[in-house]
Amino acid sequence: MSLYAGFDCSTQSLSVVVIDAGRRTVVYRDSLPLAEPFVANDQVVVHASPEMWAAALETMLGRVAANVDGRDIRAISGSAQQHGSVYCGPHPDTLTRETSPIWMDSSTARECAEIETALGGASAVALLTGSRAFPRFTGPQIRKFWRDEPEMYARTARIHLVSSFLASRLTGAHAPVDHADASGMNLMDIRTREWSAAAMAATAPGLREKLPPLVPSSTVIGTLGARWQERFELPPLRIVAWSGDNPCSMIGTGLVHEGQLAVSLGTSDTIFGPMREPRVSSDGTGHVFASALGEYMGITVFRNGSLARERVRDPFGWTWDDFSKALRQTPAGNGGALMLPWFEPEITPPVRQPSVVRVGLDRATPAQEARAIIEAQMMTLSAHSAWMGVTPRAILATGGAAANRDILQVMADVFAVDVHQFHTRESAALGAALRAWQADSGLDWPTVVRGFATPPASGRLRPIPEHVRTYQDLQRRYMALEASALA
Ligand code: ADP
Ligand code: XUL
Repeated sequence: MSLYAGFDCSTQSLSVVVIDAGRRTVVYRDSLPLAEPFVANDQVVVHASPEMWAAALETMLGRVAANVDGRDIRAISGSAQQHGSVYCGPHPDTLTRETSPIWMDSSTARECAEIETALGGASAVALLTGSRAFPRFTGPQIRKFWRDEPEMYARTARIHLVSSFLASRLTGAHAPVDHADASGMNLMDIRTREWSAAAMAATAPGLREKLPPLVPSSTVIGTLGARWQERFELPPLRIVAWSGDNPCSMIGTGLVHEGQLAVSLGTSDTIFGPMREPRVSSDGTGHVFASALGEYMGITVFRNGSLARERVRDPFGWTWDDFSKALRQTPAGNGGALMLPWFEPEITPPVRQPSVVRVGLDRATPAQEARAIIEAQMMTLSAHSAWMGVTPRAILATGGAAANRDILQVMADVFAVDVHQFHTRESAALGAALRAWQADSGLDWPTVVRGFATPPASGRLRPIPEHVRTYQDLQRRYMALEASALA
């Protein structure tokens, strides 16, 4: 038997999927919630504990060893929330900074402006690194650390992403960063896939020695460290480079050709798909990442995803079933009411301070509030992914909220295409397991994803023509409202 394990350290949980490559089936899946996934004092500075991630990984490795025959596991890979940076000493077991700024941190507007100025403007940064400078991206975060805590910066021997940090803990030595996750740093030249000397110079002094080497996502980077082999009676399994959760989800949802699109409704909402060429967005909203497939991927990210949906649901004391019922009880278009759902600072479009705008919702019922946020989220997903220039034939939906068919119906109606409900939540962990298999076997991607990533026919939602027409009009009004709110 050839088993492959994929871990996913996402924002709120740590999951694992173990696949049997020969039988093309999942043989083990498990998930544990992170006790304190992040600390956000003011919604602007948002940090998490690297040791919490490492402890969760250790627990999960133990569960895998207890539930499958470790001698059958050929390789392990992983997925992690993107952009977060971990500051280490000479060995990955020692940290020089107790906490990591994570992707929800938006405290580096000043550093973004400085980096963009040094590199010739936002468009120049986007052309070089695939994205203009974004507050959550690792380069601006490193610059802030260097400015705020120069001594601790000087003492830092290696700066990891969450993905490469956890890979390091598995091998017991500093791991490289894969091209896909490195694309979320504003530090890698997106075309040559090397650290950019200009970007490093614009970020912080002495950075080159602190950054890990870069490798293709399909690189076998080492074997499981002796400590874990002894502790869990595991063989010296191959460890494949870890990557970011969105690049892994793209593999896990089986997207291997340009023109395919997936939406992940997790803590963040994201929309992404493969790209052959690095066509950056001219309006500065989206990102081009290197893809684990070897080419590129386009992606747009929204911070007000699941936590914003919970902000609407929780005050009513509702379950998700109640929330779904509310969506079914209200008409598409919500009688013309609109909401700009910025409960937290927003990434797309950039909104620095939380500000929820309501139009026609003064005397709204709870059900109308629920519909307003879902319609807003689907319209913003649709409008801000147009830069990718993709007219999809269908959309694959994944992430925690993809369990909700009533949310997905609004998605189908707004995008005017079929939506396929994927095995919810686990696409990133599955993608990591598939990457482990592909790296170990050298098989081509369509062969690797076939069968694993086919959503069940029962999970298909078709657009309702009348609703599609309603949203064509509403979306124009939504974008006009957004433009005036931003102005
Ligand atoms: P992440 O991987 O970013 O940590 P997940 O993809 O696991 O997050 O999604 C977790 C979120 O899924 C929860 O915060 C919750 O709001 C949401 N969720 C779970 N079930 C449902 C449901 N039935 N309807 C809507 N949202 C849901
Ligand atoms: C991607 C992003 C988030 C995180 C957490 O750019 O910021 O999607 O990867 O999932």
